[in-house]
Amino acid sequence: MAVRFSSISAIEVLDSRGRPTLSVWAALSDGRQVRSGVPSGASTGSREAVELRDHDDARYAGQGVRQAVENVNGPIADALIGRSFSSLDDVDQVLRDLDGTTDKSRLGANAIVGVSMAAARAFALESGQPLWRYLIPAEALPRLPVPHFNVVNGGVHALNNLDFQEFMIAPVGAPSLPEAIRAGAEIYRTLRSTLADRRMSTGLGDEGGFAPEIDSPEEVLTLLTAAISDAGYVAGRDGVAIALDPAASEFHRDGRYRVGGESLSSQELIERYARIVDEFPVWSLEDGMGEHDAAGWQQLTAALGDRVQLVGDDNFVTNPAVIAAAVRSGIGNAALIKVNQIGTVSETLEALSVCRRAGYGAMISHRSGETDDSFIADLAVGSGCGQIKSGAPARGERVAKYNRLLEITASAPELSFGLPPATH
Ligand code: 2PG
Ligand code: MG
Repeated sequence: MAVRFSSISAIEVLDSRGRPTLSVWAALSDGRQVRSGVPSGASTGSREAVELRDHDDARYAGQGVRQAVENVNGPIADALIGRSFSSLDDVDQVLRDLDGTTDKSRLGANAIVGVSMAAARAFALESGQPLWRYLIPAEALPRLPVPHFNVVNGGVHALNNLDFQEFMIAPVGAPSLPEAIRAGAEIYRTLRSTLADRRMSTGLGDEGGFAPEIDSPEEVLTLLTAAISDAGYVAGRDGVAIALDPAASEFHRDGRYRVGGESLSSQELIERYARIVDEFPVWSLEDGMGEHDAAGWQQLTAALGDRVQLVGDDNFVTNPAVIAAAVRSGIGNAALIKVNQIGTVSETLEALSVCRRAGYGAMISHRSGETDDSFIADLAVGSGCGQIKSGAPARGERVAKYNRLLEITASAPELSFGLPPATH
């Protein structure tokens, strides 16, 4: 199989936060077209591949992406058009060589990832397969993932005073993907009524979850656990569990963690998590410690790693070498996987393969700034990692991914659903 592009181009469009991003188009030599939309984060790890922004204050407060667009339309298109590629790896290698930096800062990770995602779609099209099937790695089986619905937003994703960024509900015990989606939507609806009854704001944060004026993470967890049972579900690993992403790098300053007005040491924060895990049905904890607190991460892993999934995001940045080093240092037991954090689809697949070989879990993730592109739904199914987070079961850019999972389910009823058997 070979792919030959007859055109590659990008335009500047808006993401879900109203900030500029890229929409990338590519045409195959027979005229068929593929497209991708580039996501963008707000709570980013310091070692993420670099998003190229124009820094022209006269446009979009400096956030324009015209230069990245020009990089797609100029050097990238020149390097790819007319050549015959036998694999996505080859396309991604050309992109990496053309950029020439380790952090993709010359052409921009936003330009590169958009082209890489479109190229993956081109290969899928050429092979006559749906994207998820094309993305299945040699050593893994596809699987429908457990959706993790972010129903309460805090941190840098909302203007409330809640320091923990994401409170997710994960129907790990649901019998099927459609039933998991239904549980998410019904609990979201119940939570809305609970907040409204208490005269709390039902306004939304960046990922579609509610952003009530609550400071205490435990208070949110109490409301959430009640909403799960009020909606008629069992709270816990047999039914609907909870996953947290405190995004602790954002409240880690001068060696202390600032949570709800308190200043905690690493050890005190770990003890707080231990109490949370004792009291609430939390099965997964992402970025429990700040990205620069490696010692805290090791202590957290030693303290809770056998009870809870501990996911590295800001510290792992979907980088295969960084994840491999973390495995060696006893940091975490799972990785968050974001395509734009590393900048190509091939390197993302490599990061997933590092996780598989190390026995680490992996959760495919959206970004807080999104488009209607549902690429990550296919990636989650193809990789067989069994977990995805794409925000609330509401807002177009979030449900695009969940709806794509429903489509895949309908088209391939033979696929198993749920966490992979190895996940605790
Ligand atoms: C995260 C992500 C996605 P952002 O921290 O996991 O939820 O947020 O895209 O802002 O980095
Ligand atoms: Mg995170």
